[in-house]
Amino acid sequence: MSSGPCKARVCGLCVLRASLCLCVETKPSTQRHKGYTRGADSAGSWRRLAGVFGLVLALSWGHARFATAQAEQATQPKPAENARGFTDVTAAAGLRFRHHTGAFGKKYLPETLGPGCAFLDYDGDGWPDIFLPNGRDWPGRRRAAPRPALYRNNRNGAFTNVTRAAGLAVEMYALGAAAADYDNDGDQDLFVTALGQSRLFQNNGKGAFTDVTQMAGLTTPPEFSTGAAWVDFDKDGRLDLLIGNYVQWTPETDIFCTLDGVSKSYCTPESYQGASARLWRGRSDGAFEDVTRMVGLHDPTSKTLGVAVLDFNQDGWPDLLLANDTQPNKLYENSGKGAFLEKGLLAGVAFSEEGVARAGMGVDAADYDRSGYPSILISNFSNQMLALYHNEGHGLFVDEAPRSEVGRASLLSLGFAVFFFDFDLDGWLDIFVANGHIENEIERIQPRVKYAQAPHLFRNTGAGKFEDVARKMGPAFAARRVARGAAYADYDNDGDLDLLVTTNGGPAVLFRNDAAVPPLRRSGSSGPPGLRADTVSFAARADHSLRIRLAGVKSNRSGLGAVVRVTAGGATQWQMLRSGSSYLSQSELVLTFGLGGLSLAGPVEVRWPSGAVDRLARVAAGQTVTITEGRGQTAAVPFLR
Ligand SMILES: [Ca+2]
Ligand SMILES: [Ca+2]
Ligand SMILES: [Ca+2]
Ligand SMILES: [Ca+2]
Repeated sequence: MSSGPCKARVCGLCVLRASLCLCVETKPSTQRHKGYTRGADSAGSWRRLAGVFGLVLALSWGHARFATAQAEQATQPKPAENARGFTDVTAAAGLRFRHHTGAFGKKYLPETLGPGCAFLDYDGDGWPDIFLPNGRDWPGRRRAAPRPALYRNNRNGAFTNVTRAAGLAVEMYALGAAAADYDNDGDQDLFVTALGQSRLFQNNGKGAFTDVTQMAGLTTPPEFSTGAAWVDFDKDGRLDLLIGNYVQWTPETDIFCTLDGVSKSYCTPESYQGASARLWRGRSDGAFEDVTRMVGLHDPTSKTLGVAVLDFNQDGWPDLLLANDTQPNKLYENSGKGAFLEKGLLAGVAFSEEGVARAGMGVDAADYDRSGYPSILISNFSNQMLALYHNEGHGLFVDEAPRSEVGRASLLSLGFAVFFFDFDLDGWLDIFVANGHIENEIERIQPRVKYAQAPHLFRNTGAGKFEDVARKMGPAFAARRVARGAAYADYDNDGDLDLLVTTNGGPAVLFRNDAAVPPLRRSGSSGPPGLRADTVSFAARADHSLRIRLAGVKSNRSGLGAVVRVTAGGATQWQMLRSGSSYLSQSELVLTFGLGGLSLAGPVEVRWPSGAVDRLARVAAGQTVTITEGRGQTAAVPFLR
């Protein structure tokens, strides 16, 4: 549905009222249908006019039901082929977190967005710990005193809440988190984004954090900060900080939006002015300076939720991607000379194929098809499908989603967290998407779109194709949730990647990966084992992965921006270590390479941001190897089985 001058040739139904016209498409296209969207051409007008044009509304519901029913039919699950999958271990792990939105009926915009989550190893013992940002009550509405949560990994499958002892029991309207060793002293520090003032917590190396926001010069006027990522954009060895900002909103400037003309609903971001992202450059004195304008990143039209670091043109300089909600996505090319050039439109990642600015939420980038270049994944609103912008290698991207399972299966989903990770360890990066609507009454308006939604797990079957196997991963994993953030880490150190998913106003859920099980099962190929997805069933051996931990020396200590290439079975895969990605969340800063059943890899090459290269000739699978810049392998810890 769209508003504007009537065009009979594109409108099956056109209702004229005053000078405005609401057009209802009747072409039964599941790919191009726009029923309830936040796209720039339809959503704002849809919501603004919905209360007025009751007749049109009713007709459009009918249409939405028709199109969405078609789409659901196309994504009917096949019978489960594998009883194993991801096991909900939240209770066993002792995670008792509950997200607090502060909602009390006024439907304030920030309530729908959080929370994110982060895997960080705050005590440096090699076991990933968990940080969960939390919201708080609105001014004058104090009922609870919610806090963020830090859970220390007990190394036995359980976690202990150490928030208070760690100095993180700070009440704030927190949304996201990004962790890295910004001061290069060997421990991971934590940046927490928030409504109001975001905060930097410096790790003292003894199990506690100090709020150094002010000392580090990171204070700002009140902002609505969302995704964040640590990145050394100028490669001086000191980490810099990218922060996405959403819109200009305060309780005082809150606007009344409605879906039914009577009760208040959550407004789309189109109701508010955008806000520029910020880039803070890390200085030698440990403080930061705001270089947003200086480097060409200032853009107050952005409405950013997800941020990702990638090197899309493979020139060795980290580029930045902002997933914007109802505004074009932004792709900032790093010139290597302290400046960025915005290339989103030119590169083809700003809009959908139809030229619509979609509701960008989460974002990630990786070379999922071994083209040599990172492709881009962005989650969008329901009726918009995911974007899978394939990197064509010459500065151009083509959205492969509309022609693939990734698009078809995600059409009705409202995606938030999204990332590439190799859940079945076959050497091909799969895709996880956490879904959930923002409007709890959406089913009243669009019966086929649910508030709580099932996740997607797209298994990479090779040749650029994916298959949604979420429903084969067990009922707990496939259950509908109002999901938001997500991150991965190998929390139990058995060599496979486990998942943490947060829900809006609900619990955080930890899933143990039990999909990768011994013994390796093959589907009939006698060719070289492993690295072709079609020769291996999706139950690869977890002990046949290789995990790489990085320690920079001249480069930043966390090794962010380093590229690791692993050759095994005659094929090479690569990943860049990076902070950010997903939605308001960050995964562990360890790289996991699935070897598809091979027990030996080599060579393994690390190209550091400094330009230094470390090369290991042969590395056995089944272990986490630490590679230190200029020294090669400096530690190795076998997986626990
Ligand atoms: Ca540190
Ligand atoms: Ca830097
Ligand atoms: Ca895979
Ligand atoms: Ca694991």
